[in-house]
Amino acid sequence: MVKVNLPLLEVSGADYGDDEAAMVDYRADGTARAMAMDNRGPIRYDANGKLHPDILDAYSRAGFYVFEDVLGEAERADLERDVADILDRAPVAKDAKLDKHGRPALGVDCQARTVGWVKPLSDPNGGTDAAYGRHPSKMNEPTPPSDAPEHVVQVVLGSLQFSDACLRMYGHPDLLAVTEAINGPDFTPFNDIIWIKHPRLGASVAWHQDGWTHWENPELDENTHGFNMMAQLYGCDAANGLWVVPGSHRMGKVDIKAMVEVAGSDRLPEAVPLICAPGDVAITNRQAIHGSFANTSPNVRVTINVGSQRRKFVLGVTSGGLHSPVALYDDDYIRQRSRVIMYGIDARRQRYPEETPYVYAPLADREEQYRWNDAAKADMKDYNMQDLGI
Ligand SMILES: O=C(O)CCC(=O)C(=O)O
Repeated sequence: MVKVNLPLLEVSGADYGDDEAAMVDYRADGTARAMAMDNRGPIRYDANGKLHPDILDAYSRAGFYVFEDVLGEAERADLERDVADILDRAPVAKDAKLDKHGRPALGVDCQARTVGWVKPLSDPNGGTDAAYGRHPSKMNEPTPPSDAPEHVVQVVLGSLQFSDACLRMYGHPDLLAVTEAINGPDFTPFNDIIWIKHPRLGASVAWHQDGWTHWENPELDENTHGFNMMAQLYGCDAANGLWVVPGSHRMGKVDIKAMVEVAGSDRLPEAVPLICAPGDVAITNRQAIHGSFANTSPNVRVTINVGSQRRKFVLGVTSGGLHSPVALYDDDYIRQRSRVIMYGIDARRQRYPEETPYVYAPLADREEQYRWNDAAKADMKDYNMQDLGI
């Protein structure tokens, strides 16, 4: 049992009612199929110091990969402390301006979106036009516990401005080496989110593919819309974790509604869950069909999510509108947003002086400009107004 030091609500039990037995079977079957795949293991390099080609091949086939045992106990303790602080400072309720201690709440002085709320065990987006209509099908919504609050925090966007530990993870040399191997040395950021899937309350995220910009681009390939790195603070399983349809990142834009209709329920038979231990970091292709079910389990999932993508599909593109305003991603805009990578590298260097820091090629010649200090902290405010959503 993983020890959790977060200020979480204790509520009574929840389950899937008439669908509970089917969900139990589905989770067991999905877990067995996930564990039989060849897309998990530690971060490994070849003789030239490049990410091992077997990893790239397995990621290319599956559209996701679980890197085991990346974040050690000390780093997880730092992350946990920061996530606890974020929850402590969150608005006391949706739309509130103060936290539970009567202080101005986290994010209320930000222009960009920060703390996002959902109704317990609900599916806020499935079958709606929200987010460019990319969640075409409604998920099963179990009845929330009778003592559930009206809303719970589901996400914290622009998370790196609220947590030095998350920022340091962003600058992790092995994780950035993975990013470079997939998105090239001139990769760009995408966005950063903490996902909190509360025990017995966490809402579902309906099946979707993330990208909305390049589906009709003749140069579309399996990596066009980048990937998300999903670090698991406490691990995750079939009940509280993300599910992915292996190989679907290679299928272009998929008719998810039709898939769900054929399946006869939201239990897509091809999908498998991310099965992670504390400190594992999964990468998930943003073109893969993925989603997560309402969390009726007693276990919380905290995902520290940071995304990246290939410059070629970002530079000169006008997009956004989902995490940040629509904008033209020109060279200046991308450079400005990419400063966060440099701050992450420097913040990590200060905390882990024994590590060899990652060198981010696009800004390496201006390293001195990006020291992690009080001025940098102030500079990070609202950095996610320039998220590079595509
Ligand atoms: O973590 C989750 O439950 C959902 C994540 C997701 O859908 C995403 O990152 O696009």
